[in-house]
Amino acid sequence: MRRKILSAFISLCMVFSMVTLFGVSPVIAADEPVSAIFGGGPFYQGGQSVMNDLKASGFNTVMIWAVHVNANGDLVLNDSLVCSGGAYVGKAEWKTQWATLKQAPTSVKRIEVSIGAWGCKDFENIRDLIKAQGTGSDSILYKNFKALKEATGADAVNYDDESCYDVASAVSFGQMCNQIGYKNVTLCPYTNSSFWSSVKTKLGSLVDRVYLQCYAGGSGNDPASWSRTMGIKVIPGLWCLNSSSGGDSASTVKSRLTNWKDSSAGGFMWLYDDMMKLSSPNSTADYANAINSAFGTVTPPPTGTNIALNKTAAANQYVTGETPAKAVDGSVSNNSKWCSTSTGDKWLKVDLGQNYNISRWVVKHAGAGGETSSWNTKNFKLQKSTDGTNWVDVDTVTNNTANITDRTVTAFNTRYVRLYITTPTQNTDNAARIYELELY
Ligand SMILES: [Ca+2]
Repeated sequence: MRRKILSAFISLCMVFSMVTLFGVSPVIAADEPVSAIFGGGPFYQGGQSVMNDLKASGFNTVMIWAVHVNANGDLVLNDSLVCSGGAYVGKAEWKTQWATLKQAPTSVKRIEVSIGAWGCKDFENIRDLIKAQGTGSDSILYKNFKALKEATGADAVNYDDESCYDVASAVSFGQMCNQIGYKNVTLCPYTNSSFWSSVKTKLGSLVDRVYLQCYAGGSGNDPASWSRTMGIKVIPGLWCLNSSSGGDSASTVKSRLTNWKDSSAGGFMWLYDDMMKLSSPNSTADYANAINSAFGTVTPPPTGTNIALNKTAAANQYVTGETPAKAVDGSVSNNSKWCSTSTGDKWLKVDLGQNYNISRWVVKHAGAGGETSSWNTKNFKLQKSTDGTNWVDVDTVTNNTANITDRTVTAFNTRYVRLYITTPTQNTDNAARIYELELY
């Protein structure tokens, strides 16, 4: 795919469309629009924080890209050997992280492994391995793709063949993956529609999605035309803002997909590696929302995870033993509060370590910790910052008397959050007492 040429920093060949085999029991309801995100290195080397970003994003499909097939059948994820001799040989932590993707709360319902890319010989190697060994359970292809499924939890295999275009082996390979347990095969064309439509026809209902590249080498593709050719509504893909090609903002993704809506089954974004460098209004969640809102689906952000919990907290001042950390430790028992007695305005700052989307904030005041409610914070506001120094107001509360403040706000994306207190209590007591600040 030309998209890869442009992202030359990613060394290997890549995306294959995944082929999901297994009949017609998709995890995602058939009429639910697809919102998918492709990612390379960050999807395994980026740690749990990347998984958490995806889970909170609103994307319902995660594409692990790109799986390469060596001539001996070894499977390589970009530049990391992951399956060899029928066993998973990648890092244990990657497997642990992938296992969390579909665990609630999450927007992710489906995982695909994407095979191949422009300039790679993955499909040629698949063809030659099938010719030499077949697709039985003793073949190295079968054994390694079985190990890959067990490691990633993938529901589907995605094919990104950009050079081999051999219908017979593509079909045999898809049927083999289905026997292994991949429910579906998906296709990721940018050209050669006759090859892709043949594969789809021969694999039948195993192919439940066709992802169409509409950027880079596929920028001239018309989803309506491809949908007619393929006999299924395609899922057009666009490239987020990037230094290689310019790309689309979340706003233009929404408008372009809206124009293609009638002939499309959703949208996908290329490429998380670029997207992770962006922030609001072009965060991961913003792009997911652009797709979901273009199709009229509102995927509510997952709830239940307090992202401020045990993060790094600081304050303008604190009383001995009543530290900023106690406002983010998850407890309102045993005097677990931050208390500041300085004169004037007071603040509590939390560094989340990376950008998050936040749409709800909760403050637990003195009364929530068992103290008199006359010490509940009266006037305060929530602020955000990209650098931890310059602050922008997000939400303001005045004349609060409640023990717990629970506010929903328009989702915003930020790394630093500050609780800024202008009137600490209901009376003349000057101390701020915060048992917890929670962010969702
Ligand atoms: Ca606490």
